[in-house]
Amino acid sequence: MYERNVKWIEETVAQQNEWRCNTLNLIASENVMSIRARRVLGSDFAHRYAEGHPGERYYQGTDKIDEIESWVKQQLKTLFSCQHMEVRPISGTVANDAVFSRYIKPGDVVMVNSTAGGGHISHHKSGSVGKYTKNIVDFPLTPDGYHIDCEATYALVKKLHPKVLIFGKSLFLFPEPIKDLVKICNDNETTIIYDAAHVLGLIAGKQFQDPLGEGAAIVTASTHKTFFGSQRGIIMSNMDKKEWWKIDKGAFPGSSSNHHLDTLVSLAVTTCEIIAFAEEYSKQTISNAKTLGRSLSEFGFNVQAKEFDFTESHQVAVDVSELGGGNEVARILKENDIILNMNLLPFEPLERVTNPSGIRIGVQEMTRFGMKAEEMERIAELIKKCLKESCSVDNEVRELRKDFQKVHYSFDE
Ligand code: DSN
Repeated sequence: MYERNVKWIEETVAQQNEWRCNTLNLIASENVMSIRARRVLGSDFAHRYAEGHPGERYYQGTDKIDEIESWVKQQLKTLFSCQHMEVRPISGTVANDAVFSRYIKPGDVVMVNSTAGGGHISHHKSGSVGKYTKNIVDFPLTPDGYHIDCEATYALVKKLHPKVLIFGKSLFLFPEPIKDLVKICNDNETTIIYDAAHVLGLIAGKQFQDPLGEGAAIVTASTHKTFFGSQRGIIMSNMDKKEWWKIDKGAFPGSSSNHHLDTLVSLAVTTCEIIAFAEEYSKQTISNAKTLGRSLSEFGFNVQAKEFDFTESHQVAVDVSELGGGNEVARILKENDIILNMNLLPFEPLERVTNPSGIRIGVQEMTRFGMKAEEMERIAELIKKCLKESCSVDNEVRELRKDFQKVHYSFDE
């Protein structure tokens, strides 16, 4: 009986693989790995434990992972120009928790991007930050909704003396104003933490702000969005060694025991690809996002932040309230094999989270499959046909994807 279940599981996985090869995936938090990064998954390392640091483990048999872990840490330190690099968190949220657990105490005031302003769930009261304090204050936004209002934030920092500012978000169109706020933060002994989950690959490619260089004390990130690797998290900093020790302990044993060695090995492969190709990939990704934003706008969609050329990242946001709202639009697109997510837009009440006004579109995965401006215009046209002309476009999606199956920006043959 259970062998039948195993067959069913295998078939379901095969169906997922086959289906996803023929869709346009525009989920902004995802990406695909190269064949060579995937090939090292499921190796013997998938069975093993390696608590502690290379050379100082609590288990025997870790020589090989010690070599790879030490190597990847050094490569990432050089890539991001930092003294400290933590590669053991098994996701971006675990990386955040490792840091927040050491920096935020009951009663501390923490400033974050609101959920409607794009903030990540781990920054909020129901996520990691909320485990440590209830005093969570949202950054005030400029009227366009996609930028932090620096003057108003400056005044709040002076008044509230927050312990921590958390920059970075999930709906992340433009860089954060670290440079404008670093002085007031230093004067108030406020620590700047920057969550680079969405934009890590763009930072690696030097096409987005450099948060550490601009004054963030700590950067956390996941490694599978614009940094197109396995699903893990990292933490980096240039703080002094004694302070960093707190984060080290936050990562292990604070938020993990073993750290899933085969995905780290895979991340080492991706790190080579990022070092070689991130600049080219990031330029193309941002250019593709702008092209998609412009094309959708020309087709009459209410693409957000038009006055700022729509985006400086891999994402665009569209207000689709006049087309039935984000939930309905995302469902219709999914039926046509165009996959994206509904999203709250700035200033919307939280109660609308299950039927918000917006959709969020990310072009990083289709860029990795080699798509450029022409394909972005075609995607905009397919979205228009689907949503404005009620046409079925799944065959056209399949036709478009046919020529974009190879993972680019990699050493795959
Ligand atoms: N919730 C994810 C996103 O979609 O941005 C990140 O964890």
